[in-house]
Amino acid sequence: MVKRAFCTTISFLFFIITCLALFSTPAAADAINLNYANFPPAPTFPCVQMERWKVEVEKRTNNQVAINTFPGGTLLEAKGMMDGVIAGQADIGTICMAYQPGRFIITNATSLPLGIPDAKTGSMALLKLYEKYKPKAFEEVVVLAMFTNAPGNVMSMVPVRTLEDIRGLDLRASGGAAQILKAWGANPVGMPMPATVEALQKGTVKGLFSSLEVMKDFKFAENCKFVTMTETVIYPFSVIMNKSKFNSLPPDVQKVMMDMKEEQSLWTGAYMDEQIKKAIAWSKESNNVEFISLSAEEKARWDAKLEFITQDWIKDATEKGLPAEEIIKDIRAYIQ
Ligand code: 3IO
Repeated sequence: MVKRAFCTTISFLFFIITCLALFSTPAAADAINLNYANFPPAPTFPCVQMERWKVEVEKRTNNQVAINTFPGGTLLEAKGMMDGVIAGQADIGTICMAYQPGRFIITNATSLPLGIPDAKTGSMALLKLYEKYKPKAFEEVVVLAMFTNAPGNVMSMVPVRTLEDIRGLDLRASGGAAQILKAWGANPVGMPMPATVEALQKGTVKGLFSSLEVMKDFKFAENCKFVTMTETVIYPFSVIMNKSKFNSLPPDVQKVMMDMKEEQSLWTGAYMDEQIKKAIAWSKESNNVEFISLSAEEKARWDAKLEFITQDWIKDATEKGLPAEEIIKDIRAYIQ
């Protein structure tokens, strides 16, 4: 009798253990570990979206994957990001396409002065453009998300109220945005965003041209007491994954990631637009920053300086064998 009860208990325990093994989420040690590199500091939007993606992917795969995030350029820095992910130094990375303008010609067309009004619209336009043209530049990776920042404004140590004020001013910008500054008569100085902190402190640049959330996230409001509202051009970003690493993942994990592509792109655009509002309020309250709006008449002068940029791009891209007219037409249509 006693022996029989013992056997039943043992069988029952085996049953429980088997159930646990089959249905429980695997412990972290069993999970597939993925390293995700990012170039700017943790509080900035490319890293906030990274943490959001990590949490969602871990949750939606029942912890089949564990994502280790590396903000602040600790695994790969801005300019080495694309090649680092292709080489497998990181499994996943966030790139800012403006830092290698010649490499991402089609997607960088979103940083022409075409009137993208906010980051949510920009992010959708960029993702659609990517999905339609599947540019060769991304052939060696898998795209997990595409998003943009909000339109750029001039943040500076001296007030910029007219085109005359910006002439010859050393302002930091990269890629398409640098071309815009040049057309306005400024002196664009190219460097990735994280390098701008020191450049402003040392005074090697007198300001920068980008989206306004950096006033708060990088504390640029402490150096730049003036903002001129130009609301012109975005920077395109992408989250990319090493292709063979992606192909080695179980199909259900791949599906979770692919199903998140549009959602994550939209989430990031919407998050960025929210951060802009907060950063403007914070800059006024905590650093007494002056926000300068251009009169309609003055703005028309600024816009007129940019008219040749898209035409030049079309000519150049056509010579490179790209359907340039169609690309511009598509971006304009996506913005509507
Ligand atoms: C950017 C890059 C890293 C962190 C925050 C950021 N906000 C806007 C950008 C775009 C950019 O790289 C740039 O150079 O303006």
